Amino acid sequence: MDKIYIAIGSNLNGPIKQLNKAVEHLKNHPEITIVNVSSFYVTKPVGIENQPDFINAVIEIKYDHGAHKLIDELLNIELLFGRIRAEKNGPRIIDLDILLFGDLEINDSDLTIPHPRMMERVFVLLPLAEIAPTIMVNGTPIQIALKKLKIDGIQKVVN
Ligand code: PH2
Ligand code: MG
Ligand code: MG
Repeated sequence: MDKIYIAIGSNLNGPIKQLNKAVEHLKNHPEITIVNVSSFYVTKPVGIENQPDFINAVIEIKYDHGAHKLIDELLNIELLFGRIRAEKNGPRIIDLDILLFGDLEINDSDLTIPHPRMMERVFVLLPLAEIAPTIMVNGTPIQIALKKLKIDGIQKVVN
């Protein structure tokens, strides 16, 4: 069974509430099974710095219907949450990205797996390492990938 990892992020309209709502939504989806959810992390915005801090997490799911159908489902959830695509890397109510879909590699115009920027992003690798500490990403053990990054601008949400 493919191990599928989804990155989730929000920095608008009560980001923690949005992440909880998105997790609930995935839980209630008839074709998606949640296997694991990382802690939530407060993270400094990357790309465009002048925007609110993000809440980020990573979720492991089971899904039997292929990566293209999954990304359609995730984009649908984003729309349902009222996401409006304005500027690239800009503020968003919810962002759901496929990071890994087993060992699958996809390079289409509309979908790239593994996620093309995940190796540079502490806000992805740290929560991923929490729930998948021995996983290989693009042929590199995640712990080695993490060591190459400066771990700053990220803090676990304490509840
Ligand atoms: N997502 C982006 C761009 N920048 N920064 C943080 N901290 N968290 C994100 O989820 C994020 C970002 C584009 O998807
Ligand atoms: Mg996205
Ligand atoms: Mg994204």
